[in-house]
Amino acid sequence: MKSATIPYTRVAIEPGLRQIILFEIFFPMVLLIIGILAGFLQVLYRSGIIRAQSILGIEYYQGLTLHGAINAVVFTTFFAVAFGHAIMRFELGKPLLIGAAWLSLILMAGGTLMAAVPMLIGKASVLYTFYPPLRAHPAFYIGLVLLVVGSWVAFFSWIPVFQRWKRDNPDTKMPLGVMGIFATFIVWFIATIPVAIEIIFLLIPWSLGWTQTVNVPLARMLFWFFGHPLVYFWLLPAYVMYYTMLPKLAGGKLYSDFAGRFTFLWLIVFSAPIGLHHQYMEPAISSTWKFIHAFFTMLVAVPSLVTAFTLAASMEYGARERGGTGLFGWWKKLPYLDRDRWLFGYLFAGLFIFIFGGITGIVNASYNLDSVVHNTAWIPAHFHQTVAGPVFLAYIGGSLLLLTTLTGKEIAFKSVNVWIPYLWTLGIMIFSSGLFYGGVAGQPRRTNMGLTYTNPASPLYRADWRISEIAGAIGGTVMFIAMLLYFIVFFATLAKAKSADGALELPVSELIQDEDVAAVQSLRPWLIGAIILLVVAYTAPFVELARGRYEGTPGYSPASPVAQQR
Ligand code: HAS
Repeated sequence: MKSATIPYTRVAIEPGLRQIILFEIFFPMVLLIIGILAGFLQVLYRSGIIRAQSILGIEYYQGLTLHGAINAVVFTTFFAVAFGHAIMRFELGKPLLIGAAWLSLILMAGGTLMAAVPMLIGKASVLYTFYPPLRAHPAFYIGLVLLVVGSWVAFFSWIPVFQRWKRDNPDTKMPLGVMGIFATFIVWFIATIPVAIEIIFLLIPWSLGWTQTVNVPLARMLFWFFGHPLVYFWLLPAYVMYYTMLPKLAGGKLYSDFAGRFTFLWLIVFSAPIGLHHQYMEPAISSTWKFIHAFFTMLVAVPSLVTAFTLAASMEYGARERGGTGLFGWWKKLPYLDRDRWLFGYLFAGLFIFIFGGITGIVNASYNLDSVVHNTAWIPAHFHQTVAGPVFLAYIGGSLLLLTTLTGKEIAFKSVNVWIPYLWTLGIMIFSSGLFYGGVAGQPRRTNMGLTYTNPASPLYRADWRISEIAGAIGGTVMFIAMLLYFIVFFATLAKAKSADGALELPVSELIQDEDVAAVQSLRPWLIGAIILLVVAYTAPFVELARGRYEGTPGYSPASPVAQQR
């Protein structure tokens, strides 16, 4: 068992909460099968291996919508809530508000099913960004609202439990993991207000036919006000695992408690006032405000650089404790393929990928360089090295961890499991290298290229783009195989007989340095800072939009260049 080799900490859990967390892991995992298959079809379409508008009854943009919405929105939100429940219960040692946890689950699952139906029948092929003038069936937008509201219910239900803990432990610091989860959901709450305004006031009335047109620049600005903090909402639970679990798995301790707190709090402040870096090419926004958002974007990279050095130091400490020596020789002593510390591989591989995802993010953020790569294949290469790298690997590793500990079951196919993150990494690196190359050569994203640019029979054929899409297809196939193996491990583990009672048994890192810095003990000043910065960053751009005169736009579908008739 795990505890024989790594001293995991064990906390009992109420049966109701156990069921809720397990369902929140299982339900999106089933949907993820569709999401992963849709991703695999993407590389086949783009490389020209599939030369058709649809396959298996799924149209190209329908599949792309399913891929983005399931993998990046549904799977991530469910995992963040499930992991949040687990960390709160584990760290605070108090029962959670079970009624609220059920309500949250019902809203999230109901909303997901409601949004899934129009996607599956081809009435919501609007991609995961759903920006107008692409128009979806109202059920798609209403389902999204329910998913978000469900996640808010979970977040708000943790606050009174924490307050009770604080009353009982007035002189104890907020546990690092709890601070990370609160940071995650504060970022999420800030992010989801503008998108709620977009959906409720612009998109739902428009899709119901109550309004005939929509203000596209306003909708897009509201979307990206949400869209960038969204990526840090994805990243933060992975960071909680990096800071609280990875050092322990590496055999050592976390180098600095301050670094973890600073990272979480800094992301609260700087993850939102930077959305315009997705809109550098948007003519409706002045370059002054784009430049200011570019400056703030550089600041949002700071905590990730802090994280890189802190985790490297923590892993070095662990490796030296395990007998590692020399300037670089200690790297050999990390537990890359240790079957009992299998989660290390998932977290380490994600960190490796993130080096490249981070560097390319800084390229995107550099205002002038973005004009070369915007809306090209470079962008999916970047985001597969971030959200499909550290985030996805931490989440699938975390799902497996929660599954085994809450059911009391041993992992199935342990020797296969330890290779999965490395196989995924190999796939991501080949896939992304191809798409980075194609992006710099001007290859568009979100395009069924098999019908045109990678089809020698088409007058649009680009022989110089072939190589990048071949690399994309090879990498995508390796990723697909890695995920097939993962699903086998996950569902085979689920099917096994239990060998212990279910509980929360997690690795907990001790600290090398437990600095007592008052500035990083409380969330409040950082929250106030975040609000001030948001007002500074967004007031003038919204005023600019309000002063501009933009024609409203009718709805479109990707299937036709002509506006939809109602
Ligand atoms: Fe990004 C577009 C800028 C991080 C996700 N990003 C996207 C999109 C997504 C996304 C999904 O400025 C596309 C949206 C769409 O559909 O249009 N991004 C950045 C910057 C960062 C960044 C500056 N992005 C992320 C993260 C994401 C994510 C994280 C998901 C979780 N991004 C942009 C910009 C665009 C953009 C523009 C718009 C472009 C356009 O034109 O549309 C930074 O936060 C990155 C900082 C990260 C680092 C890396 C630190 C490295 C670490 C690893 C250390 C490794 C160790 C192991 C210790 C500085 C922590 C060592 C091991 C060895 C073996 C050596």
